[in-house]
Amino acid sequence: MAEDGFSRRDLLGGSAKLAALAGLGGAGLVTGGQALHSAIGEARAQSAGQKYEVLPGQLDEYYAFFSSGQTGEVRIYGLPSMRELLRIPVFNRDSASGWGQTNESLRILTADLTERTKARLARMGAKTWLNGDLHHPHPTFTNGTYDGRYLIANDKANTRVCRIRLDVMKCDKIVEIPNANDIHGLRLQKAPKTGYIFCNGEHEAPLPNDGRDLRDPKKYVSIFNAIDVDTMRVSWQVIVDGNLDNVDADYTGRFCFSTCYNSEMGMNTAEMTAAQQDWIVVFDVQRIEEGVKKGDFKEMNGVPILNGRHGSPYARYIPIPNSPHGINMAPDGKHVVANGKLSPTVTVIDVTRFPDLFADKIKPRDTVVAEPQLGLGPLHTAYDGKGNAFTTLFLDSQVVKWNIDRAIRAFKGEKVDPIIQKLDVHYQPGHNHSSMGQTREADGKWLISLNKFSKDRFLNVGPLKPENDQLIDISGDEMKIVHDGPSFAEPHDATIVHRSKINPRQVWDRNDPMWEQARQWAKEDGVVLESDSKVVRKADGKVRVYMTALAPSFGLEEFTVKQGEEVTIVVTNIDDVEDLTHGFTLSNYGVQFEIGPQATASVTFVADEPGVHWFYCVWFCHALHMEMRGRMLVEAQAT
Ligand code: RUQ
Ligand code: CUA
Repeated sequence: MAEDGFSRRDLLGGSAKLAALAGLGGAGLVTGGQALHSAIGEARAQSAGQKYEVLPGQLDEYYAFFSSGQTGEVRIYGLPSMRELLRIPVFNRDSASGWGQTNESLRILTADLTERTKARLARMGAKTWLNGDLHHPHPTFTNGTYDGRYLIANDKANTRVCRIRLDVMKCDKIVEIPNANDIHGLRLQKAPKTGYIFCNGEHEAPLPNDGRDLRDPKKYVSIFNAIDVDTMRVSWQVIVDGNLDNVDADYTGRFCFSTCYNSEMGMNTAEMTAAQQDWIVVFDVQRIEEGVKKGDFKEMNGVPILNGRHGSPYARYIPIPNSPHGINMAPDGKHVVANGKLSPTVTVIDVTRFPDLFADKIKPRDTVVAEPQLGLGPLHTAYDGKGNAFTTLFLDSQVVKWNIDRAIRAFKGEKVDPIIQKLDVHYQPGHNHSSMGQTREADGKWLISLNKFSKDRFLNVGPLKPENDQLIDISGDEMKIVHDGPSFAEPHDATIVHRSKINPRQVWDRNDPMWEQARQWAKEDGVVLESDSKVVRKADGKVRVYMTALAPSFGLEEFTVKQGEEVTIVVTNIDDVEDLTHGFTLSNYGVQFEIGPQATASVTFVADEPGVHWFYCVWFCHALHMEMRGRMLVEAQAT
């Protein structure tokens, strides 16, 4: 028992009382706090029917990676609790971590922009874009299921694709895609191992887009892209007819397929929705690779571009009803569903017929095996791995559960209704996602519906309302909503990954490539990052300030620089304790960043303002955290 007289005894007493109330007596007291805890949990769950509670201290079963749309970051939630665990800045600027300011993040944000964008940013005096629009986060695969290596996502706003390392949950690569415009749909090759990232340039434009053909949409093109996940280089691009929206891939690794909602190549809503039909564009990855080998391409900005228009060997066009949106491969490895959006139907296609389609043994429509009418505004479909599908109906504000096999039988003329249940969601759902549902290991436990409107579901916070992400139990015969989760702009999409697939580190590895540049500087300057705190003046007038951080102090209590000098501050957190993060803020200099346990991070700035400037630790790390500070003395220079 506590010797400090602190009331741990009372706390236990309190728990025991709770247990007693729950009809357990004091049993937990004998077996220890942990057992007591779960015993109470079970008792509560049974007595109150609260099967969905994740009690304090209990860990969730799933990681859910949420995109954040126009916020430009990725968020990690625990499921089923829907607790937000972390935000990973990517296409945005982040005050807490220094993303967009540290040398390490700026290198990632700027290294793989096109030369043209680098020149544009330089003209604007900007270091990087400050906005992003991140829609589709997808973890890498091996043999049809997640392998815990990376999470990949798109930026529609500035035509970029990012890679996030799942061992440290930080972005390590961002590449701008040349020749294409506004990367939207993005999915990964699922087998044998993710090699390619497939993604769509959504908006059509002249190629090159340099001021020519401005008013001649007939000359605009849309581009499909494949990026190598290991190098994050664009491997090849394919020009298609129409535009491209969402994409998915089969489980053999050979085919991928995109929805096209504007086969008309219209420039306004009336033109874009004029035709009765649009199509799904199917790509034969193997043939495209052979085409690249044979030299059947034009090169532009270092990327081979192949012609995938009607009649080309690389693509096939399957006509489907007007303006489809999401396209989702089923875990059965056989069926893919394209969601109608303007049409109340979804189109079910048998992907095992694609080899025959490309061999011209069958016609494009021969791959369609069902087209059930589900309701108004079908956008995206998820799966339970038991043959059922769950489609969001944007206009009806519903999720509809239906059976794939029954839809196929109905398509053949049998009198059977594929629809099993319709559930109201609140309101206007876009994406939905099931646990492990985009892998061969779909487990049919949870579904989240990402609803664009929340209206009256939460306290009114003014004109800008949160979204509403609803958690639905799909393990039984009936879908049941068990949680409303308000969230800020705008989780378009999410992926639910079983926790056994992901194994992040507790502290950084000192050999991590993230701070390779600082390692080089230290070598040059004869400094040991892990132990030295000192100021190094370079021949070119630049100053490097190295310091360690060990709770509750920095390795330097003060350092002096001259007004106008370019200063690089390199901080190494030598605490080797999980969860012990330091931060470095330099007051009235706009400098602030995170240094995780065993990490190094750095920022470069010009000491333009003379005077005393305090630097302090900005992550609460110790009882003496407030004392973890020092001074930068900037000597005035005659100008
Ligand atoms: S799309 S709401 Cu940006 Cu994923 Cu369908
Ligand atoms: Cu270190 Cu607070």
